[in-house]
Amino acid sequence: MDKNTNKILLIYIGYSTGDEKDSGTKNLQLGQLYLGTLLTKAGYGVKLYSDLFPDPDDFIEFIREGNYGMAGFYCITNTIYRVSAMADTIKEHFPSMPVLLGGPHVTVMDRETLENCRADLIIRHEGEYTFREVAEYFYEKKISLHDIKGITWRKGDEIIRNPDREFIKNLDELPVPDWHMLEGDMADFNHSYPNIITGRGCPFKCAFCYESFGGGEYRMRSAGHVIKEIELLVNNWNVKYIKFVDDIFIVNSERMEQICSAIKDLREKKYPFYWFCEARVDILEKRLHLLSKMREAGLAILQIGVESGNQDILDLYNKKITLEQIEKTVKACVEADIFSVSINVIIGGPFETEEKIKNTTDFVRKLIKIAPGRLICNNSLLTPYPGTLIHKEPERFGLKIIDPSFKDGQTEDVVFMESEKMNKYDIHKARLRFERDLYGIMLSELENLTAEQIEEHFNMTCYGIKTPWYSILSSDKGIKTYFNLKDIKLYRGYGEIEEEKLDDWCPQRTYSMEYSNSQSVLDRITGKIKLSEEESKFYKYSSGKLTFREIVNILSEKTGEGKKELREKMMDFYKRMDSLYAIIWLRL
Ligand code: B12
Ligand code: SF4
Repeated sequence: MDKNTNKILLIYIGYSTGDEKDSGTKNLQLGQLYLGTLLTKAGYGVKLYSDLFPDPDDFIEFIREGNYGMAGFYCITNTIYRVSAMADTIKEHFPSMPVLLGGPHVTVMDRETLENCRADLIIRHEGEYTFREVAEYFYEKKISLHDIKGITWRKGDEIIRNPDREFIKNLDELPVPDWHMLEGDMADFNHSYPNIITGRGCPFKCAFCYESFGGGEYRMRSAGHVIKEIELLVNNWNVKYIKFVDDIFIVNSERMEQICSAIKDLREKKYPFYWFCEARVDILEKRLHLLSKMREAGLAILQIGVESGNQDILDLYNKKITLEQIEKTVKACVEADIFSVSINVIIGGPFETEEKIKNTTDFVRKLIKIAPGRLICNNSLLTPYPGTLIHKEPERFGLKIIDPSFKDGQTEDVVFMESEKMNKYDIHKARLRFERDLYGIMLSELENLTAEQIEEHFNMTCYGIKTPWYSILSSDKGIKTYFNLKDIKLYRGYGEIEEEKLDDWCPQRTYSMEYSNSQSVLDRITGKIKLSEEESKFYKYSSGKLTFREIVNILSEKTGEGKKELREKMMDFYKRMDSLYAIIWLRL
């Protein structure tokens, strides 16, 4: 095998239910970019391949044409079935091609995976240096497989598990991921966003999280190393939004300040772009001063781990945070004017009952009231990923695993665990109820959103950021029209025009004329509003074609009413309509 002619093929097959089809971001697996960058530097030809829906026949043809030397798949629990099938197909057509697997699932389930598919070798945990040695073995026979730490491999009928490899202490040793390696759709940052990871590992031991098993101590890249990657992306692609995906990104204040100040500079010198990051509330609580710096540097969404509205459940998860800490950090985010705070709650958790789910709903309601228009809440079903404490000892959490082999699960849309009080149907129903309640809570808070906040939700869509608040707001015809038009220079809100100049502006309705007898109705998402007969006339003439003066003249002629009185009455009406985003003003 030749290092250049017979390239290493790194494959990412997502598990898709179809809803991510348009989102290229899910097509790149960052670990593979790290591997590809290091292997290229070591002189190997590397091709990154990513597809949510690969056709097995086309895929085999693709491998044949590429004359690849070896193939490697990234693997999480959701993708293990597809990856195993693809690995078997490759071995069937190219029996001598080494097929490798890596990633969280096979790091834990190494033996089981090799027993159930024909792949040759698994790299456990971090892959860079291990992969380089494995490549040296297959391409140059420089090293014996027995001497490579961190692999589980097949020797005849035997499966051999070599000792673990130490985690990479200094991540700056690794080359900055070379985003130029991405081809085609993978590098289309007009429709997707890049993920950056600034550190690895996690010192916490949350019972449901794979990181508690696999990641080792938290190790950070230096600010300079991270900034090089940000600059690479901003200078070469028109990235509008970047996601920092490590959980404890903000842990080192000094590094955070350096990163924020570099991003701020870059935004000023190049163009504005926004970013997302995650934080644990206990870490954030001690570094609240960072929030305003992060906001100034373009932080759009801050994700914090919440998981439950029950302190006993948080304790069982070993989250080491309190409900008070969560509230405090959400309040601080509001004070720092963070555009959006994203939380996740888990349904079907330890000793789950209807009451506990209700407590979680109430807690989420409380947080939304603290941060209306900002707080977004995702939910997931508790999934017992291999390697986690919940997977090892479900009974300790009052839970029973229903489908240990994940055969009927689809990215968490199936209940994997039952509690003593709730079977899978109860949990499923409770989840739907939670989602309905959440929608109701958000709807009831809509009136507390400021116009600036709503405008920001609409503006953020230009950066590919569409929050659930945006989804609700934009499903209201009037609000959507109002803020879409407001983005155009010719249009203004009522309060933005000097009163004496109003006569020369044309009011334009944003809701369709909908009648109930002779009265018109504003069909708002929060409920229909019926206008009086007189108001309906005002609304009808507010078509964006006549100036305020012309409308007053027409109506005064028709009704015989004095122009001054009419004008005042109409101004009150327009003020009210503006507060409902039902009329916007146009200068012809
Ligand atoms: C970013 C991220 C996402 C992103 C992007 C995913 C993507 N395409 O990469 C999004 C938000 C889309 C996502 C979605 C999901 N994710 Co996710 N995600 C992560 C996260 C936070 C970072 C991944 C990453 O980039 N790591 C950095 C790189 C450097 O590390 P790495 O990926 O592990 O790669 C190294 C090794 O694994 C190895 N390696 C990697 N590939 C290969 C290939 C070969 C051949 C070899 C030999 C070695 C090797 O070498 C690499 C370099 O050292 C991880 C947690 C984590 N820290 O890894 C969770 C994680 C991978 N996600 C997880 C889960 C569960 C999900 C979801 C199912 C969540 C959900 N409820 O929907 C979905 C599934 C998506 C899908 N379509 O299948 C779990 C997986 C657990 C498991 N056993 O399956 C993790 C581990 C989180 C956790 N702590 O539990 N995720
Ligand atoms: S949930 Fe976050 S803090 Fe907890 S173990 Fe996982 S990565 Fe670490």
